[in-house]
Amino acid sequence: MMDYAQMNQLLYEGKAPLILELTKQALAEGRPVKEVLENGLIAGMSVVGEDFKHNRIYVPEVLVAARAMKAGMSVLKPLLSASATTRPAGTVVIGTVKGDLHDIGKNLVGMMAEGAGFKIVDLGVDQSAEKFVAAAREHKPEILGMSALLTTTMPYMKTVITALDAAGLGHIKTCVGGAPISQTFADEIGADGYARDAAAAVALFKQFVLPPA
Ligand code: B1M
Repeated sequence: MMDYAQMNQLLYEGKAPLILELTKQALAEGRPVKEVLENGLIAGMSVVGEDFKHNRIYVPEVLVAARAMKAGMSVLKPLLSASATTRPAGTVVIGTVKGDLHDIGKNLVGMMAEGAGFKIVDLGVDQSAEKFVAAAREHKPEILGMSALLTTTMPYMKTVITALDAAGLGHIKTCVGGAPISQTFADEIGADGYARDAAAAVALFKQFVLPPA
């Protein structure tokens, strides 16, 4: 019987092999993928975030916890992507903006969008406006998604939007997200949308590719 509190604690301690096993075990018990993701992995990572914020743990501990989270996500990823159709619902170029190395949330958005049938072009972390523009030219996406977890890097999202406009790619829908981002901020920088979590991001992506009524 899955004990999510124990799983959260093991994630907190960075026990990647055990998280890998427990994720598989939860699925073998018939637990829904979304439940394992939210109650087993994200809940554990939230405690890590709180303790990091209050200086109860430091970067090395956060890194090992992040590695454990990734181990669990590697099991869930194929299942989140399983419903992908052969013809993509649309293409999303996604990346974490320049100066920012956080990628767990972005990866989650990518995985869930892939599961909803989108083709994902993941640029990775620390991406410059030039890289976003080059990828937009190459892949011709309907949507360009940016993630930022630092208050110091979130303003760079506007730099990317400005560069897209300057490159004549202003028709591509931009979506921003990450812990410090809000709808107000998205409006201020001229983003087409904001999503507070991965599920909301997928809902927004679907809206973006709906044919005009
Ligand atoms: Co960092 N870090 N970190 N960190 N880290 C935060 C963000 C911080 C809030 C911690 C804190 O102080 N409480 C803080 C930022 C403070 C601020 O800016 N005001 C912080 C800091 C300060 C730093 C460093 C500067 C620490 C240092 O070196 N002194 C440093 C910066 C490095 C850099 O980027 N240049 C740093 C480093 C790291 C690690 C490398 C150790 C590690 C990252 C590992 C990795 O990502 N591979 C790390 C981590 C793990 C965190 C916390 C603890 C957890 C982030 C996370 O993965 N959350 C974080 C604390 C926190 O957020 N509470 C913290 C789980 C993830 C599922 O959630 O990313 O929010 P999230 O994604 C969500 C939504 O936001 C949304 O959907 C996701 C799923 O629901 N979303 C989108 C995300 N992107 C989206 C895009 C969309 C739509 C929705 O559309 C495209």
